[in-house]
Amino acid sequence: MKVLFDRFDTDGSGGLDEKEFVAACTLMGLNFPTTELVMMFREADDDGSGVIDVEEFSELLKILRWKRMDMLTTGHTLNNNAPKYKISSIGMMHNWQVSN
Ligand SMILES: [Ca+2]
Repeated sequence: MKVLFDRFDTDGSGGLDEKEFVAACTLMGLNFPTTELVMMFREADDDGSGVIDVEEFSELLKILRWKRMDMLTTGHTLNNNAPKYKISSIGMMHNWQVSN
């Protein structure tokens, strides 16, 4: 994950800013609307520093993959009515992945 993270950290700052995060998701085929990605980014950026570290990035990826799987299995497209998964639900998602 660190290698991947460093690749996406295009300015070598040691953190991903919004632009780098959106570009990273797009490159990985996680084609969510930019507004959705930015919203999740800001949720993950607890201290408002404008960048996320490798751990936060890795947690966000888990959520995005989970959301995409949910979209594929339910046939729902992502829109304003889509459920908003909070970072605090990560533990629950881990359980969901293990039990399914
Ligand atoms: Ca950076």
